Amino acid sequence: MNKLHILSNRLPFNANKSGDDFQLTPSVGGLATGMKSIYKKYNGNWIGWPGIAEEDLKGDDRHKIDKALARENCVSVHLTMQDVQLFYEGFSNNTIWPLFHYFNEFVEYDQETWDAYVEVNQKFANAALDVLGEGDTIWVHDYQLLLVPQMIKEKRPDVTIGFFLHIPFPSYEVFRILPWRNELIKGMLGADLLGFHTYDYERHFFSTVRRLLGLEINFNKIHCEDRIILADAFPMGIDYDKFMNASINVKHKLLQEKSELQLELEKYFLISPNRKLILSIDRLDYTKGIPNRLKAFSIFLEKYPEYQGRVSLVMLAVPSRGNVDQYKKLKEQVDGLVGYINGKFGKVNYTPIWYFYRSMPFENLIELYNASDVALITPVRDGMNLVAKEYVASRVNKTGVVILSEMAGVSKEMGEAININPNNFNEIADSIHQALEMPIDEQRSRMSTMQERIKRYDVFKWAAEFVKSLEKVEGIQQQFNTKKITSSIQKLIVGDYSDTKKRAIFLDYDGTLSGFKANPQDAFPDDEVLDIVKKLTADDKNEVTIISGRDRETLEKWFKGYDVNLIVEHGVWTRVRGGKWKMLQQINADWKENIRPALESFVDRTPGAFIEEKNYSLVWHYRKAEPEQGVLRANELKDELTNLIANHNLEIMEGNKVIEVKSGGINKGAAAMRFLGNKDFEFILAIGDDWTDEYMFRELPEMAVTVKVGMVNTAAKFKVESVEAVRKLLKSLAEKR
Ligand code: GDG
Repeated sequence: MNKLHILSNRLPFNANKSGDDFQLTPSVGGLATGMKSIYKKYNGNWIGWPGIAEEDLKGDDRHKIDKALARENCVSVHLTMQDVQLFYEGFSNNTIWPLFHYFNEFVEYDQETWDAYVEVNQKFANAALDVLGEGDTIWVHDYQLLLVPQMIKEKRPDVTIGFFLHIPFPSYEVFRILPWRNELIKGMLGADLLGFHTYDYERHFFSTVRRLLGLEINFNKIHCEDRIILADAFPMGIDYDKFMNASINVKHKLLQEKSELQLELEKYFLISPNRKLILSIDRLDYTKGIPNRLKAFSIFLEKYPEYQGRVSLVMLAVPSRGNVDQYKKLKEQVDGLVGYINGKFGKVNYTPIWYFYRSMPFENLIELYNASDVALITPVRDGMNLVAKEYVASRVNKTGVVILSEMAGVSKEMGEAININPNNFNEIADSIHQALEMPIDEQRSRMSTMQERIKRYDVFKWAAEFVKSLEKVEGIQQQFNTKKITSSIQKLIVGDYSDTKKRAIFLDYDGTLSGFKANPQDAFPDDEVLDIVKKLTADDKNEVTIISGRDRETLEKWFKGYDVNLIVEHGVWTRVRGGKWKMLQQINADWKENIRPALESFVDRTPGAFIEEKNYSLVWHYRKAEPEQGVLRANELKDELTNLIANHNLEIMEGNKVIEVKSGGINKGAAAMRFLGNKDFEFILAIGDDWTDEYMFRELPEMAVTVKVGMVNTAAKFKVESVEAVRKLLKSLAEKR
């Protein structure tokens, strides 16, 4: 790998004016820590916004910031206040954030913020394009920059692009609500590797890609026109050693070194060693389930009164997005609940909730992790939740219990926590009781298992695994591209063609000469196809054959007056240049009556599916069915048909969104070979897109130029990515005489 660059909304430093110059203060948080280790190692740049709006930059401030950042290998994207307001606070935080966290009622649909999102994504993409060298790799982060991968890919297809989403990817039913859903999903698909925290987000993404764009997905590979795109789950980790070591330090501090918070915490336990502390830390965000937590804590105190006076909840709520209405309302609600609970259960020497509405230095955070017996983490939706991992990493003596919402991505990795539904207040109240009563041995056993796991898959491992997959995807793409017809290969093919005088050209129709339509009858040849066929057939050195699974009537009608040979129904019938139809071998179709009921029952159960009847085959089409159900039913149908056709001379063929049952022994390979007979062709070209064409690719003589449409595994010698590419190739042949 050449250089690896990082692109995120914010840089890992905040630029602050200090006198005449700018000082950089490192930003904390998982992303900054994990990425720092990576981008320096690979010699790359970190591109992002330094946190100061352009309007606040006077004179040559911009130059000064850029210079200071350049010393840290950072490159700034300068944003105006309006950019920040419309792109960040607007579309990112008022549209994508609530929607992806299933808060549909908070989602704003605003054309102006969308326009700004597109414009600012382009600013980020341009900044990246200025930096990217030949063969470099870039890792783009998070929901603010969903369009950037495509914007970069369009200009620089040689660059490998990774994208990681730090928040959940919602179910298709939620994602589809967005008016700009296609743009966003296509933006993401500019990447070569897409990473999510959990498999659930990954599968929601796959189902969205399948349903919105109809792309094929094989295991975790998306077949996108000319590229393979990989998606995978990479659960983000933390800098485990940093938390553990900081925590050990807290324990060894001398009295005079201790912080005010630490002294207060020690005093709390000094009054009675029986006292317990429960901790929660989050940004004050409606996704974090803070009101639910408070209500559940209140129920707990009510239900288990013996704990009143000896259990307090320390709640650190970090101010966040304070200008947004929803956040203001949440703040009021939380303030109210805290006041209510403290008023109801508080005593002169007992405060049920210690509420901090601010951020704290890292040292204080560690002290809180250290002193608390229970971590109460109750988000209603959370991409991962690093606080849960940080609490575990800070538990030096391996005691402590985590109560964890099953709606947080991290719950997938923490089976040893007490998992709760954040909307079930009674369950949370009981789980607080269970946590407080948990025997020390059990706490240690659960905690050590979680520690081992979180230590092993830390943030460095996470980043390294992602980068490893980025390297792997390059290999996979190269493998799929090895057979791709490049312009130099095309030149060779055209050269061979023009050097020869007796040529056979076999062209499949659907998916090869013409794209698919929901209704097969609508896929008639357009002017471009007819023109290509006309030009190719005008050359008397050519024998052009349309070789298709379609029926006689359709192709005869579509190519009436054209000097082509037709092989139809996969080779049952042949018609040489306007002559009479001939059946290549005697076959019967009596079997249809036995097979049709099975297909009909699958039509009844699969909305959108239908049966096409040909003379010697029955075809079950599912292109118009809901994609996932279609695939599911197709598999079931294949299974059922396999049993039904046993002991009959029948074959099941799987085409593009079709399952076809036909009389055995007939296929395009045999038909093409029979057509060639012992005529000495000097040049043979065969192009096709699906399974049925593979017979041709395998059986034609070694010298044949066989071409698969689609970047998938094939027996053909070459591949092209699309119908357009087929037409381009054929046009370049037609021009030669
Ligand atoms: C997003 C996703 C996903 C908090 N208060 C203070 C402070 N923090 C630090 C914590 C932790 C980080 O902030 C919060 O991370 P989370 O993961 O809990 O949540 P989000 O900010 O919502 O992050 C989330 C994450 O991205 C990573 O992909 O896990 O699901 O929403 O590191 O320690 N740090 C300091 N003082 C504080 O007062 N110093």
